[in-house]
Amino acid sequence: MKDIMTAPFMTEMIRTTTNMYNHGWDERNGGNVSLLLDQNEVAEYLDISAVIRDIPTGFDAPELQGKYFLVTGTGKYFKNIQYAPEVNLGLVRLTDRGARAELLWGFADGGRFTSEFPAHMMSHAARLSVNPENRVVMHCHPANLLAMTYVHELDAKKFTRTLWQMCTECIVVFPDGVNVLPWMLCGTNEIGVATAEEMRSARLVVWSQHGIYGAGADLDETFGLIETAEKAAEIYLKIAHLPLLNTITDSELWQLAHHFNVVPREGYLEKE
Ligand code: 2HA
Ligand code: ZN
Repeated sequence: MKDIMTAPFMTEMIRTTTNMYNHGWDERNGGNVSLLLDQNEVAEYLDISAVIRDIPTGFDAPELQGKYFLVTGTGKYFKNIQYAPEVNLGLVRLTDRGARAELLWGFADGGRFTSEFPAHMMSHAARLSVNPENRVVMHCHPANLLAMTYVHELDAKKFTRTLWQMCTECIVVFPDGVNVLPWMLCGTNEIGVATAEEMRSARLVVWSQHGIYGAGADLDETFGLIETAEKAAEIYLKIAHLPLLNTITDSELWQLAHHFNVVPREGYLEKE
């Protein structure tokens, strides 16, 4: 059996969560990440029949039966993950139609997965139904996106168009746009269901006055998705109070879409 600390999924998770902390996206215990793993990948590093303990999840997700996730722990600080991964992360297998998680590694101080586990798992199921390559769900509290939800309309089309107009690359990175949920109580199955519903049509879902969810095929891609939206929100906050003299027009956004071979969210740009 190989040492799990040498597994690419482990080193990438540690590097990414450290990077998120260093970007200021995950103050205190803010944020959570879950990474879907293949059974074969896990079996290289762990005896998959050795269950440490059972943790109830409180939801039903039959699509995720038997699936393995590396996930951040509840109440844990991203800044500490690199120093004590075995305490701050856990590797679980969902069983009983998703109602229970079998702990195979980690949460060494008796901890459990993030309070946002329902939103993560339901989002994985939603993304997998539209993209079988999806592996990552990432949540964090980037300051500019969060600030934007106080001063910008929360309509998904308007919010997306504003972000697309802030940096040339945005429409290429997230042509599916950004969906936006109103303020809701976090850590509940209700916000999990609502987030997953929004995840069917976009890989970014803003939680107003709270943060953002991103999904993608790997940690780098998902980090980059949030990073790009956050940069656009930063530009917006720098210019929103100034007279607007220039923008990226819809015709220019179409040029980008054609040149980079992406399909902008239907109905979000004026017809060509
Ligand atoms: O505490 O970010 O949404 C972790 C969170 C909850
Ligand atoms: Zn949060």
